[in-house]
Amino acid sequence: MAKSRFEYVRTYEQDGMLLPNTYIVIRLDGRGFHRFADRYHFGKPNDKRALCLMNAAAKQVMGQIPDIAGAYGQSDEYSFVLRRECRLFDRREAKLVSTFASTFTAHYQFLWPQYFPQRVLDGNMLPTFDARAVLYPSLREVRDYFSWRQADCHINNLYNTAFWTLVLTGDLSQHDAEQALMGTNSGDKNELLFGRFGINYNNEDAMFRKGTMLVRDVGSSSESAESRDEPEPEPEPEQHEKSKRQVEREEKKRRKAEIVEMHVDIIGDEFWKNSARWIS
Ligand code: DGT
Ligand code: MG
Ligand code: MG
Ligand code: MG
Ligand code: MG
Repeated sequence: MAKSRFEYVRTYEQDGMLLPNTYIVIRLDGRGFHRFADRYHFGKPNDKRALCLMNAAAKQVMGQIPDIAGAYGQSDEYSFVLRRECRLFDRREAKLVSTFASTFTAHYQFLWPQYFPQRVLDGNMLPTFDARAVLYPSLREVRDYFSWRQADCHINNLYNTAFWTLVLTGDLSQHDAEQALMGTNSGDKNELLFGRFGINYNNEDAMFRKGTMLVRDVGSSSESAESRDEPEPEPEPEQHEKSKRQVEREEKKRRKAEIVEMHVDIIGDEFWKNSARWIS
């Protein structure tokens, strides 16, 4: 096709390719979900349907993008980690983050009526999500990234559980509840919940306390990888390009693999012992 004289504007576009041979983590976060949760009367501090809807949308995204090895969600956010070898969209950042945000948003809205049949979405307040990509050089940083998000989940959820128990059960004003919790550590909050309200925080729903981890269980290619204690050492860089057949076979395996949902500790070693089953 002949080029128009306008074609040159294309040369202004920037590729923005993400560094090869690194793990790409894409985190989505609900825009203005503080107000969104109020508008649709989400339960406080946690609305189980809302979290299940996030999980269902994330599973759909994983189903459509086989390069996603695993994902972690809590509150209004979801983080997806892509295989280190991922070549999707030639690793162009803008294409990746915009596709993740729009695919997740589309599924969240599509699935909404299944989770909130009584609450029709209002065109003036639709759920939308932003997205960013971060690169990590090894499994060590990927593990620390997920630990960071789970620690955030724990800190916020313990605080919110104590806060809303003081307000809803203890009849404190929101201001007084805030004052009561000022300067308390996690031990104090656990004691307050148990001593004043008979609530053992550890018996609260694991989905609330731990968030949700999704892994694509492709199994591991070698026994030794499975029994490794540490995520290190990293797999050796490929000596040769994989054959096209091999790449296709592996992708088929990923597409067919089961997506497993877990509400477990992902900070300690236990969870990462079997990481070769899903991330290498
Ligand atoms: P942003 O992300 O800067 O656009 O602003 P927000 O408002 O989304 O703030 P963010 O993402 O830091 O915090 C998430 C908000 O979503 C937080 O205010 C609590 C709310 N939220 C998330 N899940 C639930 C839930 O299950 N129940 C209730 N009541 N609120 C929730
Ligand atoms: Mg925010
Ligand atoms: Mg948000
Ligand atoms: Mg958030
Ligand atoms: Mg097009």
